[in-house]
Amino acid sequence: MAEFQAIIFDVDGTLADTERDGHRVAFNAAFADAGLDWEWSVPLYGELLRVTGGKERIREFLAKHRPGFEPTGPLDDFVRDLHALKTEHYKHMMADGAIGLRPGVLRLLTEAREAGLRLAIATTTTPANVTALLGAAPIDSLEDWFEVIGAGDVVSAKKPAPDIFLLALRELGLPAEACVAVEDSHNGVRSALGAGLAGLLVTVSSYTADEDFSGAALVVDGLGEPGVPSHTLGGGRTDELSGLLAASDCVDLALLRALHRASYPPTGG
Ligand code: XBP
Ligand code: MG
Repeated sequence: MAEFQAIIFDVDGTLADTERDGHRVAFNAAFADAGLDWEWSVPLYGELLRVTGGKERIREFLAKHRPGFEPTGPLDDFVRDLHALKTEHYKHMMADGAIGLRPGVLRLLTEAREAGLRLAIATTTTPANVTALLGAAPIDSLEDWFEVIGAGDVVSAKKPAPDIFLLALRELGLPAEACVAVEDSHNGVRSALGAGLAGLLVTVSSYTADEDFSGAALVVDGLGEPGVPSHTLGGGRTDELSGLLAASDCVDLALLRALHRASYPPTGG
């Protein structure tokens, strides 16, 4: 198996821990703007996260928690407009620096870029949210580092369906075996594995630590930085790969190359 050529990153929870203090807060601000007395608490939002996509999450909330709610106009328009308000709040929060990239993200992206690896994104969130997050990073034009950005409604089936990772692979023009994927959630793991991405690293985020990551190659508590090591957690094919971090201290290209090799062992013959 040749060395991998591209890394496909999830965004929410992976590049930045955006759900609790970003998306959730933006939803609540949009509800207030719209004159709704809804408040998504931290635990309630954790439950709602089982459904990916903000519009889909609003519909889930209505079905489970406000079954009698009737908007003045068509439901589709109501959800679309409420979600658009939420996106405006989220973009402003990111521009104001409310949430930064997780430790190790810029280090790993820089190392990958310098090594000539190709970078891609496969996310459920709205494209404008990706632009806002990356635009606030302390590196000019970070968004341009990503050759492919697959985001939001560009696919009809969001995670855990494999569509967004399949789209990223198609646009990269690479087979899954030539890539490594980085995710933070159960739904993301199902999506990446469904696209054939066995070289899959999970970096757990504030809502996902207790989720099921079966099938992922390695589960860690973060990418880490030199001197601020990351740790292997259970849940991936950890027995096979647990020694990897010992050598690297944090998630770097050497570790991802080893993870990739271990995910596609030679078939022999
Ligand atoms: C996680 C999500 C997203 C965001 C909300 O996406 O489920 O839906 O919570 O984004 P990721 P929108 O795959 O990046 O982890 O409100 O823009 O849909
Ligand atoms: Mg995620």
